Amino acid sequence: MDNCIFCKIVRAEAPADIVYENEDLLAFRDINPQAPTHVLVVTKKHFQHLDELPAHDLQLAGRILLSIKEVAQKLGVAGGYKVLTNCGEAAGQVVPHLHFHLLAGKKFLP
Ligand code: DGP
Repeated sequence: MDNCIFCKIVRAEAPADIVYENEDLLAFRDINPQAPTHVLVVTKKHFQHLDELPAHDLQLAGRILLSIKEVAQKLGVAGGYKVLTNCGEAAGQVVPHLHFHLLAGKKFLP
């Protein structure tokens, strides 16, 4: 998507503090962190939100879930973290590109 900020980060056309990458996903620090560790795990392919993830591609869904775990391990927070995705504007989604917030630390959003 030409004007999608997360697509631009994926294409390295916009800067980001990248902490993890694999064939499906890129993870980078949130520009406005709500916790001591606040990373966004973003699909490289543009989906608007979780509802657009294709139901037939269970392998992709599984790889995303397991990759989030790997990101937590890489960040050293595997012992305690929270994963959240906002699905749609009504849920507070601001960037319409599928992403998962990985939050960890003593104080983070409920
Ligand atoms: P959401 O409400 O789930 O769509 O959250 C979007 C998050 O993305 C929000 O916490 C701020 C973050 N964000 C927005 N634009 C940028 C950006 O250009 N770079 C980075 N690193 N984070 C961004």
